[in-house]
Amino acid sequence: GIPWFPRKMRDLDAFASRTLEFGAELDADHPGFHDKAYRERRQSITENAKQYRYGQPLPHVTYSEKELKTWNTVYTELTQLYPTHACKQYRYIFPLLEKNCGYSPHQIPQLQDVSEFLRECTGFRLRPVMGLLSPRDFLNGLAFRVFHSTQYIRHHSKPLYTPEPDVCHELLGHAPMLADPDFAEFSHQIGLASLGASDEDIDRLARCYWFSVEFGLVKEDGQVKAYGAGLLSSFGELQYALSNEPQLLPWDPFVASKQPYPITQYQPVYFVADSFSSATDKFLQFAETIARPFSVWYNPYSQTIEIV
Ligand code: H2B
Ligand code: FE
Repeated sequence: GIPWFPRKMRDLDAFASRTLEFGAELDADHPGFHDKAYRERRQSITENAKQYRYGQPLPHVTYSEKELKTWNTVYTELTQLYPTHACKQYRYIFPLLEKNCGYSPHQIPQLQDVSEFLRECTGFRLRPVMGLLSPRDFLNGLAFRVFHSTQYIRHHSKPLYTPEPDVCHELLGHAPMLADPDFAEFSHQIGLASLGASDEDIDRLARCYWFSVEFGLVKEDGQVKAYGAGLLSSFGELQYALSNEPQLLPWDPFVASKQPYPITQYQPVYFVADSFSSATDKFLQFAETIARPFSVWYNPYSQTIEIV
């Protein structure tokens, strides 16, 4: 049969307690594993995400001095690279986030403020999540223009490293791009393609997502710039991706969907899009090869998936 999928935005409430590995508990090799205070802090932030339901305001977090110091380190390092390494959409949006959402080296923005800003730009919104969702659940959220976001910060002992998404990755990597209409459309289409897809097709879509939304590059005036969140939130990999070390291939979802990838090292291969609208066109050709006995579209007025 066809795997279950959410039909209305409220159905995403079902994902709240379905996180993989690092939800509330940390693995033994996590930098925060031996830090009791850090684990308790994580627990209280993830508990709020677990309790969150559709329609509620997003949890407000008052970050500690220690957490702010970690953010400050990450922010200060990354913002040095954005002028030369980030794509023009990112460079355009970042100052707007500083002006409207409290982005600054001295403050961690609140998910609520960022979510409201994104809704005005592209209709995307944030939803708090305990940790990693399954690829299927995570991609299904995108079909509603909902981006699941963690709210805790990485451990202070390793400010430039995190084995999992954290608020630095979400707010510096993902959120700015979700304010761009063409990028938002691209992300939305990956989400729609995932609804009711087979497990094999979810694997193919997850690889497309990985090589675009997470690690994508884009051409800009004869140069190559970064738009993937995994790059825009990593001081080391952002420089590496634009050095001449890795292999660059033109964005092709038929190829990307079969490309294996490491998760704990820098990527050996990156895909370069011509633009977000051409990346979407290519993705839609690929999405036609996903066998489904129906087609779907999103009704933004009722926030429901219509099946035809
Ligand atoms: N869950 C969360 N919380 N954030 C992500 O960025 C994320 C996820 N990415 N689950 C997904 C998996 C991605 O790696 C793809 C779709 O597999
Ligand atoms: Fe991510």
